[in-house]
Amino acid sequence: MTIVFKKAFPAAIGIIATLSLSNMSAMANTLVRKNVVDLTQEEKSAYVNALKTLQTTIPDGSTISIYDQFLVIHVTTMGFLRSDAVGPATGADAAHNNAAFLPWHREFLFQFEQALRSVEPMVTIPYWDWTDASAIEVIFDENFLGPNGEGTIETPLGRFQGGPVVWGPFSEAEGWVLNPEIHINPMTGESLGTSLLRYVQLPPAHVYPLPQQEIDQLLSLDEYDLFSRALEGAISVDQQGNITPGFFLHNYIHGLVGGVLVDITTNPPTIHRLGTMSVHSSPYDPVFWLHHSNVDRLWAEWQEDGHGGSDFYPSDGQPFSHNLDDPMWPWDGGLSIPGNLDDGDLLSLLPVQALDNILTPFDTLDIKDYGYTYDTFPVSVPEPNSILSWLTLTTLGGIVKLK
Ligand SMILES: [Cu+2]
Repeated sequence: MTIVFKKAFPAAIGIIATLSLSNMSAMANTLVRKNVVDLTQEEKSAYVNALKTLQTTIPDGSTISIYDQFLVIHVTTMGFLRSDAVGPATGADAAHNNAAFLPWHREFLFQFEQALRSVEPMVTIPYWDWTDASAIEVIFDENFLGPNGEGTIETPLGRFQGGPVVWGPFSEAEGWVLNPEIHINPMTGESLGTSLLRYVQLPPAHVYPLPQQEIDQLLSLDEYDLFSRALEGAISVDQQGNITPGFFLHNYIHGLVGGVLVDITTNPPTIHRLGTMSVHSSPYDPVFWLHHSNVDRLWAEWQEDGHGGSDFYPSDGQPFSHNLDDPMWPWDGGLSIPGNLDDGDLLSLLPVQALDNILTPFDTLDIKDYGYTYDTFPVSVPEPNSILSWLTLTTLGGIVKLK
């Protein structure tokens, strides 16, 4: 951009840059994450192309692709529940079931979005509004993320469809071949194979869309701890403040795509996780990113609605790596090391993190610091405060086609 600019106004660059650099960069660099139902076919194709490129690009010094590196990070967050984990983060999943669920995934998504944009510079991660009845067809369409899995499954509730995705852009036939060492059920260590597995709307997790009232109720909560647990979906909180444990919102949608079976003959009921979205390898289903973009959007909206900043995040009382100023693995400078989840060597596949790249929940609290927003937020177009900066903005807009 600067080069174009210099060519256009070689003499004026110094003055203009001083006056309007912050405005310019605020406008030019704010990435807008859009509702998936509003994507053009071109935008969908760019997202799919970026995913597939990351899945086949092996960076220097690695034996697995960039996409698989993101997978290994997500899967091994669970390795801190193993007895061979080392360091203060031992004892709790580094990214789930506790307060840093939201901060950790905000950072993870942003890093993934940056990787996508290295392939397709205009891509942002769209979001899946779970209350939008049409979104499910838009997403699981042959022109976007492909269909449900094939096959039938016999359950106590009847016979239903589900299994490996055998056609469409995320089938093995079209190159979406998963690494069976990484595509695992970390609860059991057992591999889920090389195909993406989907059991879309398999009962009991078949009800879609989610009622808007559930989202409104979530957004009305005032304590971070309740809000986070309710959004992740381990509990639901009613208007009287009664807490019901269960399988809601984020967790529910994981099950809606990946399929879960609930065995009520045991006490407590046993949950069997069937497909890719139901286990820690869930980012292998490209819908993962859309799903988590929506989780992040709801958190951002709650923050925007009077719950922003560190007053609305626990500074203590959480397992290590989940409190406000704790470094979050894997951005912890090597402080903690997860345990192994299978008999393979998953840990050796983890990408090396820069030792000085330390990140805490505090660092993630404001999406403005990241430079992205959602299309549900009010658009903030910088106010031109002088004729000179007005000229700069409009001229630049003409040259680089700012939208
Ligand atoms: Cu996760």
